[in-house]
Amino acid sequence: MTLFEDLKWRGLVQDISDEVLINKLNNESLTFYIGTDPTADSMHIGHYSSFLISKRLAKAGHKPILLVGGATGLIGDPKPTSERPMISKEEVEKNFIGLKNQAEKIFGFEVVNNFDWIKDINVIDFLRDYGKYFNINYMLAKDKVKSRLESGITYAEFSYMILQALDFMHLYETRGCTLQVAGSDQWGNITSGIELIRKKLGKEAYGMVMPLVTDSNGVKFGKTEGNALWLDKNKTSSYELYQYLINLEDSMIIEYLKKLTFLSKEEIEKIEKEHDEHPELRIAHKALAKEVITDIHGKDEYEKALRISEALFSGNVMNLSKEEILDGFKGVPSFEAKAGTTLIDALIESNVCQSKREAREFLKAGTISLNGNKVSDENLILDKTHTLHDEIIIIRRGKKKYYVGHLK
Ligand code: 545
Repeated sequence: MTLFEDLKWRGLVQDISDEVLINKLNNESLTFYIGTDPTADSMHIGHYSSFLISKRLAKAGHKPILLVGGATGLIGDPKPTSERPMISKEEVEKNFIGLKNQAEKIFGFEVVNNFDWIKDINVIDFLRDYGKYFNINYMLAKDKVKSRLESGITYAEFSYMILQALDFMHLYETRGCTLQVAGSDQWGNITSGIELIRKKLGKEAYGMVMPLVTDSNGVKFGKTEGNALWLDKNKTSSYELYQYLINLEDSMIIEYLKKLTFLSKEEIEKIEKEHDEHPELRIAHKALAKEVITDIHGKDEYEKALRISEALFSGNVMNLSKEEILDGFKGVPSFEAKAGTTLIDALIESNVCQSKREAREFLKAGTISLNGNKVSDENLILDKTHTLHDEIIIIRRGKKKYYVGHLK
């Protein structure tokens, strides 16, 4: 399979600016770039799914440049719906550092900052050297601008496409970059750059965009209950990422394996077959979680996430480290208990049970466990010997319901 066929098969090609790009991708070594604006200090998994294209092209012998927009981040790429709030310069700088470090760590490619070449362009040169090449009618016809004509768009955001276009031209001139890749929402900005390069330099450059990854309802990939899944493990632990991936809809899982992993067609087809034979084993989900977490955070983090998941599933929580417990039980109901409290009182105070009668029933039926061991003694008095790491008590009711206590 050629590179382009592989990208097509994965569903990663929505549009290309020119058919000749196919041949170039398959047979030449191109320098290409993909950009991101420092609107946050971390990417989330949705951005990651687009940025992955850089690794695919690099593996096939093309040369990647990652751009973090220290200048464009100060202006704001127009959203189709409404004007972006202006972000302070300090915030953009802070976000820039976060994103640069993250991009270098995860992708291992060189990162450039468009602030370096945009900051010294004065307004007269800007209008003469770039403004003159942009026809307002052309700009108004761009999707993102069009969708804002009713609600309004400021001159600053309207000008954004010129900045991204001049970036492309700058990278073309200084580094021989002939291709820009991105998610499909960037099509207008990419074609602006191609136009500028054609008009000003008389040269050909190319663009390729991929569809934005969504779930079956069209909701952007990586959003759960409105929260994003961040690539920064201090914001979203590997365990949380694992849980998200392992619980993805069955109907989408093969598509995600194609788009988010480097597994080959043969490997994915094998997984698909096994998965269809035993859907309950979640073979495809497990493969996805393994690949994605290992690629983003490394093998150790993947193994940790797996260990926590298995411990929570089986109930054997006693071998988890304190950090793993805190990761795994984030968001789980927590309670405090004083040393010397009876188990029964603790069960009620922690809301595990609603009454003494209920607590006794549960204990008798063997549905309560303490740090992974079934307990039935209603007179048990809690002390340090019942804790993990000297303070934590994990109560499990039934198979799924967990409560985390701190013994004081
Ligand atoms: C700026 C200057 C350039 C080239 C590109 C840019 C950035 C581009 C843009 N990209 C998006 C983005 O999102 C914010 C990330 C916060 C951490 O706005 N104008 O910066 C997204 N991009 C990845 C994909 C995208 C795009 O980072 O391309 O399509 C989403 O997946 O929306 O010279």
